[in-house]
Amino acid sequence: MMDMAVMREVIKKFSSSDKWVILCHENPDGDTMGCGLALYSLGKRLGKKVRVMGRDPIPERYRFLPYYHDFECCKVIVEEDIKNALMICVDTSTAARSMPGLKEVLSVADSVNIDHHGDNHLYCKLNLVDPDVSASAELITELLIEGGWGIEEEEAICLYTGLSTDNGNFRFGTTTARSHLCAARLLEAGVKPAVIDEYVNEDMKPSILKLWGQALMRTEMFSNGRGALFWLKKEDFEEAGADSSAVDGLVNKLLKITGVRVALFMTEANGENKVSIRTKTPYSARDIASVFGGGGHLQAAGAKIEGNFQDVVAAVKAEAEKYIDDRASALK
Ligand SMILES: [Mn+2]
Repeated sequence: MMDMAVMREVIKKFSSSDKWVILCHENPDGDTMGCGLALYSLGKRLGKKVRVMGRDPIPERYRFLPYYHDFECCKVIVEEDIKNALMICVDTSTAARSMPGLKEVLSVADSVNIDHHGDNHLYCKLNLVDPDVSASAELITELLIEGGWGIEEEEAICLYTGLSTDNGNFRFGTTTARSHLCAARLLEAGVKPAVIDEYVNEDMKPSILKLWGQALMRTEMFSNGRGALFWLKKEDFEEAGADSSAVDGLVNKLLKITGVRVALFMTEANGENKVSIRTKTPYSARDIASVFGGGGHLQAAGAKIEGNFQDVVAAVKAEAEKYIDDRASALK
């Protein structure tokens, strides 16, 4: 449940600070970008000194977002950046998933954390964290309304992008009446869903579609059809001329298979091995990710794993098999 008292404190802090530094999470997705740029727009029209930044660049497909040119891709955040500023972390469950250097500057900055991850570490001074919303963009939308600031069209475009990408175009179990009410407010503010959908979901190069095909061709079943996985290695990404942001959402395709309740997608890209995990009840993606030091939502989580890529693929599969077995005996 959202704490209205905390939301009111956030509104007060937003109003009283003249300088905002907004931080998006690493490997940014639609939600963190949408929230970051919407708040950037709000800050601008409220006459604040405002910056929006993150460790990694905005993926190609989000280049239509208003103010994307103003997004600063920085290796590290230092004390100078946050001097006399309010630091606002959006959609980021831990300081480690934000910008390098954040942990060091947290003690000197005033900070607000706006997020919906159930495993959020509450690392800021003020933490507006609500695991019941389908996207952090839902919280920001409610914040704009509650603050009496209204929603400009540019902000609505950013927020709708965050909302619709995080809840799989209103298909996931996280989607609620509240998500749809939020969408309605954004449409009233001028959003055209079909336009955003075309940018986000139908703006693919042929090489990327083939890269998706490469993964799909490697589909491997396990645990008597309850689990499925595929993977893409470094060379696959190189051939396609793509980075890992080109395969956002691909893991969900495994859940199309009848009976599959645990989906694993391992990638070797951007110099790191990653696993994306999606589950259906009663399985928890977060429980599997946490074995590898990762985290996320109950049914959508991930982890970064060191080591030889094919060993990582085998290790994640073995862990998921064990987890499914353990759950089966626990449910008996
Ligand atoms: Mn999110």
